[in-house]
Amino acid sequence: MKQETIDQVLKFRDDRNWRQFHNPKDLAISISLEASELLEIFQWSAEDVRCEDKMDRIREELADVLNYCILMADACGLDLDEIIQEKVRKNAEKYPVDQAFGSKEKYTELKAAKRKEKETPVIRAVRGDITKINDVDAIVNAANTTLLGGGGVDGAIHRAAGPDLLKECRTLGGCETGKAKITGAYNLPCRYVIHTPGPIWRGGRQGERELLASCYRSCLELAVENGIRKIAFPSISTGVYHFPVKEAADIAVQTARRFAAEHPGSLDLVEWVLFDDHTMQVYTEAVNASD
Ligand code: AR6
Repeated sequence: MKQETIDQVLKFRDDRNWRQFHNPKDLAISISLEASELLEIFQWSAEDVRCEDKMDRIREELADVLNYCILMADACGLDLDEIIQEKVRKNAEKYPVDQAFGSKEKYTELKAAKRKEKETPVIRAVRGDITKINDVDAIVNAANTTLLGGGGVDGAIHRAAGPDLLKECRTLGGCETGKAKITGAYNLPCRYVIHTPGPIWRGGRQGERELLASCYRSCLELAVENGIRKIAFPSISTGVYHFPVKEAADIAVQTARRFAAEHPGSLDLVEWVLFDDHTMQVYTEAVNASD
């Protein structure tokens, strides 16, 4: 950017005493508004629109965008040439020439893949104690239908959350198998606990698989309703309730993937926090298989 141009823009601002209005946040808003005017010229279309007849408007709107960029750089004490050069260097590392996509089809594919990446959550299995997980909004409790606590992960969650969790659970009137209810997380390092009673395995002919899938769906529905974007599950039903781990893992991962596909952009992270090596291995395989 020529210094002369920058000086002109800044002089225009200072002559009118407009510096006071030009804080970085307001400038960021102006840049995006002007950029959307630019897009408006193409009717928000990603198609290849011939634009010779629109050059006047393009010049006007692009100048507005750049004007605000100069003001923003000034407000943040940044040198536009320097930050652009730095970005080009970074992009050159990210997209080496010999690996860059050359055709328009490939470029469109790359953009679509990026969009999809944003819309679908990370789905993964990690080893650990779910009561210690601190990078999610909610953890799920493999509860029983009374919702009044028990052994296994349920006991661990109540111990770590403290007695106020039980107090809140007492007000909920229990929960049916396959459904879910939400409470605060109290002393746990997350915002919510979602409680779901999984099915007791009785040989597989009593709707156990459907009920387990319903547990995952109910929890994820509650998550989305409550603005929860990151959620951690234990391996529901595979402890005291004896659901076979391999089948449980497949149902868990497939249900979560299906839900995520039906609710694009709603979740950032769905993870299973697994206590023992065997369960960890089985869930890792399930996650990798359906990737
Ligand atoms: N973090 C992560 N996973 C854990 C933890 C923990 N802190 N503790 C145990 N697990 P279970 P279920 C694992 O029996 O089969 C309760 O009494 C455990 O190794 O907790 O759904 C309830 O009140 C296993 O892999 O849940 C119900 O009555 C998984 O969590 C009943 O148990 C689930 O084991 C529910 O049985």
